[in-house]
Amino acid sequence: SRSDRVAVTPSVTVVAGPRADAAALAVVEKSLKDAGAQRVVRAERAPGGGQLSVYVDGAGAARALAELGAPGADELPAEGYALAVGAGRIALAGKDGAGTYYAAQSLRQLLPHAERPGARVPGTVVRDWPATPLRGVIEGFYGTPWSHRARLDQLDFYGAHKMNLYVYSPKDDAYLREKWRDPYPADQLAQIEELVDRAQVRHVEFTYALSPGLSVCYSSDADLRALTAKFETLWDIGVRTFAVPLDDISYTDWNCAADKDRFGTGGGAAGAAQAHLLNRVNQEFIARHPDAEPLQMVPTEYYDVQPSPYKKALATQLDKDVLVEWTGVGVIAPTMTVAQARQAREVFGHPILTWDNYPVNDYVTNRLLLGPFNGREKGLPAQLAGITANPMIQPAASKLALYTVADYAWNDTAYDARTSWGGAIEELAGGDARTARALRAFADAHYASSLNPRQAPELAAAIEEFGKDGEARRLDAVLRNLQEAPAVLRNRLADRGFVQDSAPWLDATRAWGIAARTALRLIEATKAGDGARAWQLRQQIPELVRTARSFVYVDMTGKRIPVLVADGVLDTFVEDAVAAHDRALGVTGRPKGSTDLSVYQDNAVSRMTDGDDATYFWSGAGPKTGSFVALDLHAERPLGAVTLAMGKSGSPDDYLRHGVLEYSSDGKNWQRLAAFDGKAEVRVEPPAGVRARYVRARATQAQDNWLVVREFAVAGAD
Ligand code: LTM
Repeated sequence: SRSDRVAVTPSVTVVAGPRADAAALAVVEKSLKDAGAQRVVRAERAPGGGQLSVYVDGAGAARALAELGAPGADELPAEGYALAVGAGRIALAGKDGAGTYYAAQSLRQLLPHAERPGARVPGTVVRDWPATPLRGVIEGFYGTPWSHRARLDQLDFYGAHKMNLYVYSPKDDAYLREKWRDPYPADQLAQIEELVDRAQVRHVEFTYALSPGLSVCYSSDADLRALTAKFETLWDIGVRTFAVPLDDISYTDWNCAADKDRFGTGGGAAGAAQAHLLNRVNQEFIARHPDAEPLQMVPTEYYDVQPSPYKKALATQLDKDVLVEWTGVGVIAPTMTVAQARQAREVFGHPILTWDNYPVNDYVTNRLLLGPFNGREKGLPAQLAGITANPMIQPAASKLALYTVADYAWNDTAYDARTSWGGAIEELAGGDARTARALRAFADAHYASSLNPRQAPELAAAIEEFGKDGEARRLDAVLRNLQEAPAVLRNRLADRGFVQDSAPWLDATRAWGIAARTALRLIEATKAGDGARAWQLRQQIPELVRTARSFVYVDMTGKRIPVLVADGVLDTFVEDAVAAHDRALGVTGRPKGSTDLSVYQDNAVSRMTDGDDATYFWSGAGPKTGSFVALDLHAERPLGAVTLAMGKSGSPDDYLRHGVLEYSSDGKNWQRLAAFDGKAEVRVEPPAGVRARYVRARATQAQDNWLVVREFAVAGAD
């Protein structure tokens, strides 16, 4: 690096080489304007006179780089670049077009975001190149495919982060799997063309991945023609990279008599059959299109390095130039090592492109995975043809993790997961400190995954600290920041997609923040011996927790999935606070449920008191007059609001049609609290001063419908 700084003058001249990458020039010019330049003009030579000059490629850049002490980019690997800032000028040059584009991206990061001219750029000398040739994202998850708009936005993001590959492979796009033989409707093809065009100007290779495995006959000429005909339509709109994923199919569902006759059955036969088809695609399509990039494939055994007949067949029979994708050891690999990558290369006998299942969340749709790329050994990229990451169903929210994937794939040696994660937050927050603080708290609360086993590390540390020093104010400030983070993000985050993607998690975060702060106050009131205040807070908590657990992600089938926030940290903190209070009161545990009704299958009566609305007690017969479900609160206490949530989706009529709620101190003498008729959801607020140990719901008429009780609860008693 250099010690001098360069000022962005009101007028800046860009001196471009004759073959300078147009997209790189556009990035340079926009970045200069964002940095405060009012006029950016192109000229053959620099005017001098104190004006900033920026040299992009060509003889001018080579000279300026040499003068600034930076050798040019000619000796660098593909996509490498040189960039220097100093002595009143900026110079950048790429080994190739992508290299120049990446130099421009690095310059963009260096330049200040200033309103006025005069901002200064630190003196810099950089020579930089990627650790692995292919770096990118495979849209390869199950669930709602990304929207067209989101994909365009992603391509912009990849270019800005030096990622050069996007694989179009959403599992739930029928034209890629179930209807793989069908041609695209014109409007859909036009959208793909727009993606291909955008990818091209961002130096991203748009890869079209067709997955015929659900119904293909590997030996069929007709199927080969169907596959290559579909590829041809994509070729015609500019696609140059193709893939054939054969993951998530089973050898036992392989139902093609001609294949069986030719290859037999089982793994070895499947490998041979796949190699046969792919070699034909490779030879009859890829090889006949001279500009096509090497074919990619996902094997059916993509998740380990164990030798097998299937892998042996691929290793020995598949054309050597086909790239094989591999998820590491495990579908979601917690770690990936250099040794494993070497084994993968050996056992598959082909160059390996990782299909890294992070931050994909299709198998945990109740979670956002906002932690960094982690557990990948340094040195891994050098063993690979490249790295692709399978992202979340939520495109914009995936950017935090993808930023870190890009960092790792570009320079694994310098990569530090936490530092990169911090950088991702800063970038997404756009330099606004308040947004960054909110985003960090939110991302911390959605940190855990197989790659990042510790949930909410910063919040957990704050809670642990409180456990040691009892400084409630400090913990309250942390919880308050978390509670307020959703509103800050909703008001200030520029990436509206992120806000949209995260909506139920934002709602739940706020609600958990409120519940946790109430629990903190409960701890303080209990400590201070203020029983009345503690009891008041204690009664609020079950409802606050119910609210926090009520927010749902609705998947593409309409299923409503309650979302998780800092699970194992916030819920535990609240439960511990409640338990400590209850112990101080001599009360132990949740209310105990009982009934005189039989139980259907394993829907035990305990499920109506487990705090989980998705589980339930289900009787094995219709209640008779006098049948009941009851709660034992373990000790007599002031009675909070009683809720009885009956029926469930699929069985909405399984509720007590006519009944009464009653309470008792001894379980023998009962007082009526309320009657209910024709309502599946019952909630009754007892009059002040009512005390009880037992509560029950009793049928006042017999009925045919069985009884489902999702939750039976007394506020302040769970
Ligand atoms: O990982 C692969 C190769 N295939 C599928 C993905 O489509 C899916 O997104 C991930 C995560 O659930 N698991 C798979 O097995």
